[in-house]
Amino acid sequence: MKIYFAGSIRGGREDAALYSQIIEYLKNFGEVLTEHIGDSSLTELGDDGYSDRFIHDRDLEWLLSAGVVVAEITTISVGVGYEIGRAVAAGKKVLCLFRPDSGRNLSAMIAGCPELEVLRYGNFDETKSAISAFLEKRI
Ligand code: 6K6
Repeated sequence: MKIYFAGSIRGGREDAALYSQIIEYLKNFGEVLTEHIGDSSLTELGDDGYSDRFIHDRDLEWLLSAGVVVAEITTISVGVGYEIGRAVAAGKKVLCLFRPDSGRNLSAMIAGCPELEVLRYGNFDETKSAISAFLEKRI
């Protein structure tokens, strides 16, 4: 199964190490198309030499080819919100991971969307059972 992991880039890279842990765990269930999101050397400048148009079109193609989408949404990111909206519109199953103890408030457009599964959690270990339950239903 192809898995699209979404996490903030230009929205801020403070959770990059956590993204990497989640991506490593997701690899137990299939091919993660977006492994670069967890790369701690990537900065929020979000510039790896490719044009924005190239990144948009490539990532959208990956998103639409994925069986499922997992998004860590604690660090607010316009790009991740956009990807979630496009995934819902395409009928994809999306699991959103949010840490309430970050002090941030989850958007009503995510919390109130009936097509999304939202897991509120405290630390990485708490995501594992929810991720495996979500993915095992779809393998
Ligand atoms: C290189 C180093 C850091 O960033 C880059 C190139 N930029 C991107 N590369 C790959 N995916 C990207 C890039 N910028 C945004 N995305 C996609 O949007 C990813 O799939 C993320 O899930 C999401 C992040 O959006 P922003 O708004 O936080 O950048």
